[in-house]
Amino acid sequence: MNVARKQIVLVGAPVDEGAGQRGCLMGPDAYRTAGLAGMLEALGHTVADHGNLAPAEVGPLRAPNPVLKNYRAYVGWTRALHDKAAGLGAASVFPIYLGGDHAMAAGSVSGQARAAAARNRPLFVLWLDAHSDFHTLESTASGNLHGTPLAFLCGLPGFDDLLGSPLEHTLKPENVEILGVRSIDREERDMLRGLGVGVSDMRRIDEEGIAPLLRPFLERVRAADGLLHVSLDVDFLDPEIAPAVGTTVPGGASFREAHLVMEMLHDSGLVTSLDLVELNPFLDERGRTARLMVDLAGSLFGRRVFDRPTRSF
Ligand code: 6HN
Ligand code: MN
Ligand code: MN
Ligand code: MN
Repeated sequence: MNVARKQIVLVGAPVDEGAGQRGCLMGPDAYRTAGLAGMLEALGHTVADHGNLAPAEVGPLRAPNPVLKNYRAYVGWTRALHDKAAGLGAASVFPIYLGGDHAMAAGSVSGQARAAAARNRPLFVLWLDAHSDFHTLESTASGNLHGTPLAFLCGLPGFDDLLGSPLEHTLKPENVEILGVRSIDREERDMLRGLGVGVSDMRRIDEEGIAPLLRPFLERVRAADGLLHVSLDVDFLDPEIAPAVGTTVPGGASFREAHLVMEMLHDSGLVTSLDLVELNPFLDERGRTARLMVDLAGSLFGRRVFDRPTRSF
């Protein structure tokens, strides 16, 4: 069992402009209200809340595709989060990025990737989501930019405005695992296949079980001496247990499947940064989704019912 105490830094990222529905800007405060910091401290970790970020100032920009919504905000948030994450990734702390819609991951993950490269460590990403978020700025039909961050992070073309140049430290597609997906648009599917991104959809989870799908990925991270970033979208969870998200898709991860993933991630000792994204408190029922996300973070940071002295993950 890994009982390492961590120095956790909370970074609020009230990104609201990437989703089709307003409300994710309240996410960071909902996690605070649900007791995230106290829960982590009760597990023995130290917690520093750095408050909420603001987007960087961005000069005039022309969106490369008229369908894109809030393009300048995407650029401003990406720059601010990238700089913050690159700094935290260089320190010996564990950042938790409190979203905010999933567009924020363009900045949080690219910053962590920059820091990982500076440390000569490969960055792996586990993307827990009903969706693959693998649209380019050309392929998106909705224009909702939270559907694009993973394509940006894997180095697909057309995103040069985000950081003012082509992304330097891209993720290797084979170092990305999308787990729990059940809604992929046709253009996304073609690009995911072409690049060889790891995709385990709900049907595979139903047939094979979530632990046997996760374990080989964790073994690869360990073998490569990699750092692991986890990006947890609320809609990974079944909407019956997690209604507070604007993009619900039926047939998601169950309560136990989600906790098991977090418990295995904890026991692996491999995770070095985390996004909690897409919580829309305006759509919640008496805080239950916010509390579930906090509970899942608890499992990732070492809460367990009883010691289980078997395999490490
Ligand atoms: N998310 N593929 C859809 C779109 O609009 O591009 C949904 C994207 C959802 C993004 O949930 O983070
Ligand atoms: Mn997402
Ligand atoms: Mn560099
Ligand atoms: Mn999603």
